[in-house]
Amino acid sequence: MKMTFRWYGPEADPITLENIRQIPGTSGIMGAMDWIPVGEVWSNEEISSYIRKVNEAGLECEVIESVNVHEDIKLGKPSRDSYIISYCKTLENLAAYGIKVVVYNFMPVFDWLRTELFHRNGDGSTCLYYDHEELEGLTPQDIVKATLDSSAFPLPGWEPERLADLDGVMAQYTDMTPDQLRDNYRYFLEGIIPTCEKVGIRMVVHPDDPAWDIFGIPRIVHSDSDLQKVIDLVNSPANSLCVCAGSLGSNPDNNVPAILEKYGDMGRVAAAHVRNVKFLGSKKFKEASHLSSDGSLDMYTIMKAIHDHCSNAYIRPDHGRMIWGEVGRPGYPLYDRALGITYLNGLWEAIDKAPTQ
Ligand code: DNO
Ligand code: MN
Repeated sequence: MKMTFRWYGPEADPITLENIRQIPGTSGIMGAMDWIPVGEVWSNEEISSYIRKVNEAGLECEVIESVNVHEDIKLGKPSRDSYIISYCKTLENLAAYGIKVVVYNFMPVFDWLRTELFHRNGDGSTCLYYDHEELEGLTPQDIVKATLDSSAFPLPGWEPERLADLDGVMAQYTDMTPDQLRDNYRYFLEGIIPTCEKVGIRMVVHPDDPAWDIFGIPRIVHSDSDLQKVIDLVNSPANSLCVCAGSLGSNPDNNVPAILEKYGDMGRVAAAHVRNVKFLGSKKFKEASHLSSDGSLDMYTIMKAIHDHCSNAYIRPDHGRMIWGEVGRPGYPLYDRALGITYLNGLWEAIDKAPTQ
């Protein structure tokens, strides 16, 4: 296991590499370069300057999260071919600088989605929060505006350019079935996996967050059977998973440890996000601290499944709460994610040292 921390780059992240380096037991970062518009080739200059900074700070950068997939690929438009060529070029460039794993998602229109970014907890901290009933009373425009307005920082996967023509993009999905979306997904994977195999990169898909459909748009990566279908699209270790405990775990029907065990044994889990959620009702949850007793997921069992079934995975804490007066990108603070790392590393040490039965 390699413990990492998501970092948005020198300009975009208020958290510095020096901060990250001081978190005990953190080997490197999961790198994001969200300033590069979706669909553009990531240049060697851009990649090398980013990775040099990370390495000079004494940290590794072997994972990128994310290289986002252009909407035309998800929609299966004729222009997808040129976007796939660009995506392959980006992968070749990343591999040349030592990147081994690339996280991405295949969620149409929206990346992760919440109804509140600063939900106040009893102890004065704030967290990300989701209430499906509330969402159903909103239009997609309402939620996009509220989300972008309430954060002083750009949000990963929420590029304003991509959401500019929301009505137009949404309309193109109205008649699309999950199987049609999956066909477009297969086309994308068939286009990129040969390059991944050639350059030694493993693609890992991040599950839909939350783990159900929103606004009637098809979503195809949020259950065990969905994940099995993804694995079956292209049979290669380069077609693997990033198991996000909080995203899959937002739906109590998903057994996260069992998913880690199953796909871990198949050699198809190359990355994991480990975080906790607290169920508040049907399709209603808040993001708790990482501690098992604060949420509804059992972090010990999740870490044990990683330890026993996919111990080479890169992992990171996922979203954290805002605590101790920290101001920053919702979900991506320093303090609570650092606490998460310390706790997860503690669980790992205990699991590792426990006598085997
Ligand atoms: C949510 C986050 C996501 C994730 C992207 C990957 O749980 O981890 O923002 O990074 O969906 O493409
Ligand atoms: Mn995640």
